[in-house]
Amino acid sequence: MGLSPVIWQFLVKWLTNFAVIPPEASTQAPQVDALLVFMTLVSLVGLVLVGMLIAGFSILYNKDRNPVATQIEGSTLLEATWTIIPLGLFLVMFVWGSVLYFRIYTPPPNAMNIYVVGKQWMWKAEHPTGQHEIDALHIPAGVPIQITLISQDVFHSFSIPAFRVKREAIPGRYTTEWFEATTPGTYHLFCTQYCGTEHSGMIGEVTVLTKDDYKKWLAESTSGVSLAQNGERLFASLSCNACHNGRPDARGPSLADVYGSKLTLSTGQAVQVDDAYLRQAILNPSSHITQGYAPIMPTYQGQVSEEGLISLVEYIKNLSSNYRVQQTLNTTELLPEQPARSAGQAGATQPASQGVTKP
Ligand code: HEC
Ligand SMILES: [Cu+2]
Repeated sequence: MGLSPVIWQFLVKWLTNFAVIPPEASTQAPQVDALLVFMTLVSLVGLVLVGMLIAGFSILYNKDRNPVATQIEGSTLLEATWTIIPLGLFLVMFVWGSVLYFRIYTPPPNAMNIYVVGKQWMWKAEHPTGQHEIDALHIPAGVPIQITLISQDVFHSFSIPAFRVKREAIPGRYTTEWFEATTPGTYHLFCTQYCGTEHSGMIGEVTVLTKDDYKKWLAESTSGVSLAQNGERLFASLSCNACHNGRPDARGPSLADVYGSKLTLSTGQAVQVDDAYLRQAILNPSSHITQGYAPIMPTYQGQVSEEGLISLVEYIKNLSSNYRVQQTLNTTELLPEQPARSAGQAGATQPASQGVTKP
């Protein structure tokens, strides 16, 4: 940037105190602000330059000083200068902006995942370890967090100004955003997409905790059932295991290790299995048939809520050894001891599963 750190800090403090820009509380925030400051400065320089030229020329060439108008023919040098310099400046903004964009919208592979469901008019956060929050989000500082977003009704937009992130929550589609909070504290959470009468009330609070406090929070607010465990119950109560039981004569494919793998469809096309694919496979099984299997899987459209789908997706992810290794790497030092998930435990003795839509 060329700005000395002292001036930079002064500028940021000044703007923050006047609430022109919110505090910078994520690793991305200073990067976004640097670009914004650069664009503002370039615009200001342009404004002053054009303003001075207009003022200067109107004095220099006014009627008294210059009674007879002179015709001035074009100057290639001048025209080239005022074309090439702004073009260069805009290209710098374009490249700088794109680099930032890709950085902001590509979650690092080791990010800790939290699901957020938007609905009129609240944000519901679901932590894989089984904590549920409404209009609140607790996260540790210094850990990359990925938010997997979806809407249950209309378009919403999940925005945390202090982190300089914002992403649409779209009905029927998972979108992601990620950030790494730097400073413990509480920050605003907004819906920034007009979504109905109580849109302005769709706000919340993001609490950034130190790793130790976060560990305490996780232990205090656990529901006792992780998302994967809830998913396992749903898997049994929706009779998914009638076909997906991993036995050689099963009517459905084994779902172990399917997450993150490449599946070949009956059309010969290969697809990467991610969260979105799993969700679609449950709601719209006939839209992509796995090679070697009959299209016998019924649709579960209307029978499982978004939260229920998230639990099922999380359960299937946990059947994948890669995913488990990855999540363990990220969260072991953070999470309280989890009761071990034992296969075949789901059944009549379990309490009713969360997430089934009652007909
Ligand atoms: C009647 C048997 C049957 C039931 C019940 C069933 N499935 Fe399937 N499922 C299949 C078959 C067969 C396929 C492969 C063909 C296809 O893609 O539709 C499949 C494919 C899938 C896939 C795609 C991944 C892959 O390896 O093909 C997922 C994910 C899945 N099922 C999850 C579920 C879930 C979750 C449930 C319960 C909510 C469920 N299934 C219930 C038979 C079933
Ligand atoms: Cu909204």
